Amino acid sequence: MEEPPRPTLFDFHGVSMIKYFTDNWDNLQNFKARPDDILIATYPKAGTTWVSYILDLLYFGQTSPQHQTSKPLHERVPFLESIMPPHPTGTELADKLPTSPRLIKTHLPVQFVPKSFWEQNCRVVYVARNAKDNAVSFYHFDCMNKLQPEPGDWDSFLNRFMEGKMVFGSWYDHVNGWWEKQQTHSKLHYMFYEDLVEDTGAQIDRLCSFLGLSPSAEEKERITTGSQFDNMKKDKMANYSTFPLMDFTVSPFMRKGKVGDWKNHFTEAQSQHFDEDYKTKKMMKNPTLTLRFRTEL
Ligand code: PPS
Repeated sequence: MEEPPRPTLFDFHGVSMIKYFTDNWDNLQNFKARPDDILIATYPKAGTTWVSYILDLLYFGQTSPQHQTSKPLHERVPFLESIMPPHPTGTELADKLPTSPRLIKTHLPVQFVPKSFWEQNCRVVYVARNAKDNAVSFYHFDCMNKLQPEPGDWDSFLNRFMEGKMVFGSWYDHVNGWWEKQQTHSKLHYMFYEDLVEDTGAQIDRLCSFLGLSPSAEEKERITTGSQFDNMKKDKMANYSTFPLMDFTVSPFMRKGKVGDWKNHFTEAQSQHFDEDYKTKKMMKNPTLTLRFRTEL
């Protein structure tokens, strides 16, 4: 099959987007969420796959273990806004999902989420990652994924990250918008990638108490171990090796899985410029959020 040209970014209601996430807009906005749906929301490259994997194991690891070995994670946890013909759209996949609850992934900024999720009072798990590592991971992803815009060189990419000219818009607005949503939607569990790396078991405990789940100690241990980076990297159903438009010779999807890898990419000058710019962002007005981000452990 001939490769499609790389998509270009355009302004969509004030957010940079590409057609693969806007072309199904009416169906997306009219999506009918169910009260037990669980929405996994993140800015791209913040830990979506990891948390999806954990939730899938928590809910279905015991009842349908054959799913984990036969169905790619991106089919078990549909990507709601995606429309990449000839593949089924995210809304079609979600509509057909036989599971209860349905686990659904999104990268949408909070203001774009279909209103039925709020009307049905669905549980939402949001994962945030520190901006520097998030930018590095996003850069490598854009280099290897032909469905993303051309990344350009690292320096220009980083400048665009600071300007919010990324697919799904500004990291700063995304993490802040979802943080503020907790004020009006109490069923929102806001997590941090760094906390998950530091103590996966403790974060799984917190997730379980949010979800009202009580796995046995052995089951919890199995999930904590099974979802560690090296194990997930080997799992063909989770590591995206079945996805043709990702070029793993450029970079694997499961790349490093570390906190602080930004130090291997940012020059001293880039880091200083980034930190100065960070202080000027609106999200900095929210110290309860900004203090939670850690760029090293
Ligand atoms: S996507 O494409 O937006 O859905 O990507 P996403 O899954 O959000 O983020 C991918 C990054 O998460 C890392 N990852 C993990 N880190 C630690 N442990 C586990 N188990 C794990 N699973 C995924 C993945 O390696 C990407 O980060 P980088 O820094 O690029 O390695």
